[in-house]
Amino acid sequence: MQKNIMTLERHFLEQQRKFPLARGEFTKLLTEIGFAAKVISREVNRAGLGNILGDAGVVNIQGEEVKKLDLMAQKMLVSTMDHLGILCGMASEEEDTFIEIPDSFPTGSYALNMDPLDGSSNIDVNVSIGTIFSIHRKISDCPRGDAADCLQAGSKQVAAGYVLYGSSTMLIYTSGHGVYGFTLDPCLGEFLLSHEAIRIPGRGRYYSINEGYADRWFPWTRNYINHAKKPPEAGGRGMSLRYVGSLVADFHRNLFTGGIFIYPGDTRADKGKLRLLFEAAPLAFVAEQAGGRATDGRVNIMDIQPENLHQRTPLIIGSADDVDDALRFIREETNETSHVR
Ligand code: P6P
Repeated sequence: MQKNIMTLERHFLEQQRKFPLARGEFTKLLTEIGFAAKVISREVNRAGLGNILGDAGVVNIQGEEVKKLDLMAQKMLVSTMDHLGILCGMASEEEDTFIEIPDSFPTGSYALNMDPLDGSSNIDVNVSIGTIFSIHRKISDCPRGDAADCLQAGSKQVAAGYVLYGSSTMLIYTSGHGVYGFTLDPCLGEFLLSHEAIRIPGRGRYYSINEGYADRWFPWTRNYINHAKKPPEAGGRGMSLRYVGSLVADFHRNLFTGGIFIYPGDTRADKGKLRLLFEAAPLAFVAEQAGGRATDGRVNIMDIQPENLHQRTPLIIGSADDVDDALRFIREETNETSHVR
């Protein structure tokens, strides 16, 4: 029998006691995210048994085919969160505009940004996927909240994290006091604390990038990847490629083993593909709290002030020394040319 079973809810209540001004809203918000994650996990894990795989027949603002499970996750999160009286609104990768709290429900002091189910291309083939969440305090003067409450820099996040639906379902989060990991015990139906004070190694074995786009890369990207692969002069092996195609899965592996994930800007899209609010900023908060780094190639992801909800950004994230190596190649190219991303 595990000695001290620490559930998600008990953990948040204990954390709340450290902050006397905490009114329990924050604890309730994180606990409800955990509940939604349990329901999504159940649906993802039995997806092949029900009529919930495949395309939903709609295309999102990103121009991507929406999967049925994407819609399920989006609806589950919104319906779990919208009536709590804790949020003043939400923004989602799957929704074009700001999600207002219905007039019939009270509003609260927080705003939630989310990617309900990240890794859509992997959903139907049983490869790990994830949910990403990011929480801000309400800042707008609008009585019931508006998009400005979601359009905040990553450095203003009060909490962020993700759920990985993999060989086990894990919830990883930070509220600015270290990174904690919880593993879902399907028998209990509870997330149990499994990792405290997670730290990302300073350097890792793996680099994650879609090498299929090599012909579009700016020179710095090619030069860095060639450097990463090359065995060090002192002997040993170069880095190995690990790329799942689900950001949450690639980030999670690198968080524990060390390594770097790169979705760069390139000659076709200088801002890359990933979304600042729903993917880059929340993972940047986790990475920095674990001792890692996250940059767009010029500035820290956490310092970028978003201008629109679906803003994209290049993302270089992971072990501090590996990210610093990549930045060195960017600086070399910046000194030679005007464009770089
Ligand atoms: P590509 C999934 O659609 C996603 O947003 C991330 O989870 C993932 O890292 C990336 O796109 C994969 O994109 O262009 O390599 O298929």
